[in-house]
Amino acid sequence: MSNSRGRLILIEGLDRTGKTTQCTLINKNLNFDYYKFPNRETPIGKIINEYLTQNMKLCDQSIHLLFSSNRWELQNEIKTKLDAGIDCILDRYVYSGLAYSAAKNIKGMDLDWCLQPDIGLLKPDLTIFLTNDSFNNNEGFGEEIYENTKFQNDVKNIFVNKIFTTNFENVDYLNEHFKNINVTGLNIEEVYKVIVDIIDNFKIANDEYLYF
Ligand code: FDM
Ligand code: MG
Repeated sequence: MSNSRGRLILIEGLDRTGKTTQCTLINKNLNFDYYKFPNRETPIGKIINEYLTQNMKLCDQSIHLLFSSNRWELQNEIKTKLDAGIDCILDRYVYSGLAYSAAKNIKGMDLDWCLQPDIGLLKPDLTIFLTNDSFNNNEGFGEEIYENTKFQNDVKNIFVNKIFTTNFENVDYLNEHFKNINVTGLNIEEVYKVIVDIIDNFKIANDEYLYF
């Protein structure tokens, strides 16, 4: 049986692992519609951009809610595309929202708190998580608010040891809807080949949507 709705696939992961490069290739070569989060062009995205580029201060709870709101503002558009049979690729999404906010280690902002505003959003049919062994502090890095090595290591720890574990995510999702790729030592083409192989072989079981 073939499905009529599009697949929702997420490339998630650490800074500098090539998420945007890979999503751009998938968009171009595999005909996926591409959604990058945060989307800095919407009214809320413009505020997020001011925060990230350190031109505006916001409290940690507020910026967390704005990132979630930024996902909600695009939800109808994404759902409409999927309904029409168009595959969509996401570049960061709910898990980035959880990992970067929880890594701040603010009292009361644990993973459960952080997830609440995202409850009800479409959940990716497949999450591809890009990791690396050591953080590569290359050119252009350090301009935005989260771009420091200590914080990146804290974010990595939350992703690997808190979020993508059965203590937080359900075992069924991790087994059937999640792939980890360690990109250390691989070039763009090699990573792309691994991803294409995964995507080509990934079929959704039925037309039911998954939700957070
Ligand atoms: N980020 C991204 C968050 O803190 N929460 C979120 O919900 C999302 C989607 O924003 F440091 C962080 C992750 C990153 C920053 O992302 C901007 P890009 O991919 O560098 O634009
Ligand atoms: Mg960045």
